[in-house]
Amino acid sequence: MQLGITGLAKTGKTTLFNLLTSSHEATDKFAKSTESHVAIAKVPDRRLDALATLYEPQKLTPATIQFVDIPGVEHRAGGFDLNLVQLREVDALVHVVRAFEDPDILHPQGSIDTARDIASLDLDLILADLEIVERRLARLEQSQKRGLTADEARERELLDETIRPALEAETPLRTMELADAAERRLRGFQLLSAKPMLVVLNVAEDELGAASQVPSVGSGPAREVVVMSLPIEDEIAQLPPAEQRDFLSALGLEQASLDRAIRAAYHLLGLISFFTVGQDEVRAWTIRRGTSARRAGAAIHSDIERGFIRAEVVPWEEILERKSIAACRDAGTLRLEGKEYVVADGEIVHFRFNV
Ligand SMILES: Nc1nc2c(ncn2[C@@H]2O[C@H](COP(=O)(O)OP(=O)(O)OP(=O)(O)O)[C@@H](O)[C@H]2O)c(=O)[nH]1
Ligand SMILES: [Mg+2]
Repeated sequence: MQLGITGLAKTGKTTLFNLLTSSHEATDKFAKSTESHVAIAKVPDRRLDALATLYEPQKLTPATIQFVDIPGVEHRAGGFDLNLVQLREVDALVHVVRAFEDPDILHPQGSIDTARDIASLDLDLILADLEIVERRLARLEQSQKRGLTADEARERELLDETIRPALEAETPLRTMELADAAERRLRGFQLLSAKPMLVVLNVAEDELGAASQVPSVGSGPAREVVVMSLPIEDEIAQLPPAEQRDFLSALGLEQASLDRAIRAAYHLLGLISFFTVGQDEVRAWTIRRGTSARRAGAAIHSDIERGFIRAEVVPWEEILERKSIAACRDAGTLRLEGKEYVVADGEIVHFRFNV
């Protein structure tokens, strides 16, 4: 699963990308970057860390997601000059919005206004989607002469009666509740305003703890907001773990915003983790929320899905409390589940299979 980092020029996209993925791509106050970068971020997970202290495994493997750093966009008359091709391919967007003042770094709009920049990107996504929908409708209109298939007729109805009016009313599609069938129908269009969005507000260092945090920017359906100060996050990342905690509490924070941002991204993608445990390896596996036990097995190996017999399931807290799977079995808290069982976030799953 991939998230695309986008936003106006010089908002801190590459700085964020480096922090998320422990990369070292060049950042610059003046030179405009033109390259994209792709790298993997480890998803921080306290549950996994707790399991590792219990098992002391040789290998600890966290879940990962991929980020793409897309070069900054300048503002043209009608809106952002988006790199649409790259944005279409990602599963979700990270919009980095500048809230920090710095006279050295030119804001393409000449002033700092986070609400304006957020609305402006949203509108550009909507207009790009509208163009695609209009084009498709025109094509279906032409096909009407030879008669539409039942499928095409349903598609036309969806686009004409639901999607186009919403876009014309400047509603991002991510905020709409659509039936599964409608979502499937739309998937092929890779519509931009339908993609979940994480807004990262890059605030000035002294505004981080402040309660005044940009009230006009709220979370909403399929949209989360994380307030960060990227230079501070960078400082935190350089510190050894014990000092990180002191530094955070001195700032009145519980958790690095960076961790929150990655977890929010994971959540926005509709992903959850289940765990496997042992002395060799404690590992998080990524599945979509709502995945059956049998399909979840495929995350590990296709043989497990093919030869699935049953899954032994126990919540992670339970193992921490009782110290082993065997103890959970004795206590009767280890459950046997069949192939249709829907795996929940944070469960330890041991698969029985036969191929
Ligand atoms: N003062 C200040 N400077 C920052 C902050 N975040 C990033 N910068 C600086 O802004 C400049 C641009 O940062 P980048 O991360 O390269 O920004 P970008 O969005 O990737 O830029 P483009 O890809 O060229 O659009 C760098 O010199 C950063 O050090 C911040 O919170 N405060
Ligand atoms: Mg950049």
